[in-house]
Amino acid sequence: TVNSRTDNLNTEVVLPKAGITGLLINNEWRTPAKGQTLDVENPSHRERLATIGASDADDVNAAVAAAAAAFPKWRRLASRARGALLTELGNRVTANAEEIARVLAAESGNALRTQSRPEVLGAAEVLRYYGGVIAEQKGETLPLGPGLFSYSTREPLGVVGAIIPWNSPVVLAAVKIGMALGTGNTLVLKPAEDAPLAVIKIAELATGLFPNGVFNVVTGTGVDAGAPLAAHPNVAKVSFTGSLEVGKLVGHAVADRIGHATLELGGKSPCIVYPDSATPEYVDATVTGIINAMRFARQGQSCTAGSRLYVHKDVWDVVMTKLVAKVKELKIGDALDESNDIGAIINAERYSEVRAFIKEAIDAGAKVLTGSLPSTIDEAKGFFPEPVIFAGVDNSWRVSREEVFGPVLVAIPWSDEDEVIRWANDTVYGLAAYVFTNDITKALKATEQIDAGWLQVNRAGGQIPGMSYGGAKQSGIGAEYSIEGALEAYTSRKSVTINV
Ligand code: TXE
Repeated sequence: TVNSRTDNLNTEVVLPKAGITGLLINNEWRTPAKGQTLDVENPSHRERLATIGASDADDVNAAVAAAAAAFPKWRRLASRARGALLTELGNRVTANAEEIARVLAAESGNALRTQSRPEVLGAAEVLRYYGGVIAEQKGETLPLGPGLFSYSTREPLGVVGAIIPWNSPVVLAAVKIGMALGTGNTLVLKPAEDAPLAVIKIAELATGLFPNGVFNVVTGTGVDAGAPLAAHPNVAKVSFTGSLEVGKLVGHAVADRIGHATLELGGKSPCIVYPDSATPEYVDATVTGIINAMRFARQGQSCTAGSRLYVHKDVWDVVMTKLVAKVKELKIGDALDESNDIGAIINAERYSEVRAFIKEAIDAGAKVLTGSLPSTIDEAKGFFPEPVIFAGVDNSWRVSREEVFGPVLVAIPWSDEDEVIRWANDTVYGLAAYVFTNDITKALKATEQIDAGWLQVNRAGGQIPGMSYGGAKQSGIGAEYSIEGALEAYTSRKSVTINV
């Protein structure tokens, strides 16, 4: 149900002050050299929230130069000392979590209670995790017999350029900051143009904490700020999270100079429900799991969204009846309203694209189990599409194949185990997968045979610090959230062999 706007709702947010200028370079907040700006909107109200600096290639050059100048000293610091600063930043984020979460809810449309607040608290945990674990940046020794001794070290790469999207900007900023700075690289971070403000608030907390030039931020569009950062000859590594389309551009730009790239791209993740998970004892937990997997609470705007639901035909009726009833109970509306489960789609363009997916499927005869065609962009007061569940479709439909990045779930019945695993793998993506069964043999068969970076059985939670999270197939390259991922992706090995 769409929640009409509450009159006494507190919609106040404390915007970043210095950060409105947009660029943090050498611990100084600056405006772009040519003074360009961009507007950030609140998608719950369709109102301007703030105007910030929009960087271009000259500003990116200045930030990369600062980061390059800071690198030699920063890399020589003991990893424990770098880690201590990350821990301190994590603590500052916790202490300011509510203020950051409110800005995040206002700019991203992600509901405060279900998404924005947990995201900020999770980001602080990620920073503290890397703050501690980074002391494990160790090398290896190789005894080669009498007279020869060899050892290796893990060396930072240089300047890292990080480009992040709007759907979970705060936790993704924390992951990139923790991995890049912890391993001894310096960083230029470009937040998404649609949701840069909460990241700027974190950068305000970091101002003066790290030595000059170690941590820099350039706000701006993908074309004007992101592309020059990805293509910069002095950026040793690019860490990108976003669409497959832009990921390919970034990959090409980096390949041209034999640079390093971590790419976290899209997904079309399957969610398979086995009959034994829909018995009276388990069916409610399974239905909650399906809703969590679909990331309805983030309007479905998640790369790990379990947006293809395969339900065994024997339990189709019980699962779908309960699922539809529970989805109808979800409250949609202003992201700052604590009573809402679901907020708004990020912007007009994405809203229209989601609407087009829904319209195309309805026009082609898909059965709508819940939800409806959202109002046109001109009629919409906020970008609030109701969650839609489609039946009567199969794997060949566009809505079943492409990443909708909206609250749209396709449900397909299955009867043969091998066939449903084939359907699950029938996609260019391979990010996440969800399996609901209490049969250990079935669970292990599915987790072994589904090509995905992250499989969850009987749960559908978010990433946990310490786990290696990354995509298979065209969902990406590299793993994040773990120390192993940081060492593999943000350092290179140097070997030393000594004739004793
Ligand atoms: O992503 P973009 P958008 C996917 C999802 C969604 C689609 C569109 O499929 O429908 O992306 O979202 C910067 N060179 N995901 O348009 O465009 C841009 O400024 C360098 C999946 O927001 O990829 C932003 O900072 N950078 C996903 C970042 O790239 C460029 C999360 C992401 O923008 C650039 C979000 C360029 N040429 C969207 N163009 C996930 N896997 O979590 C843009 N950017």
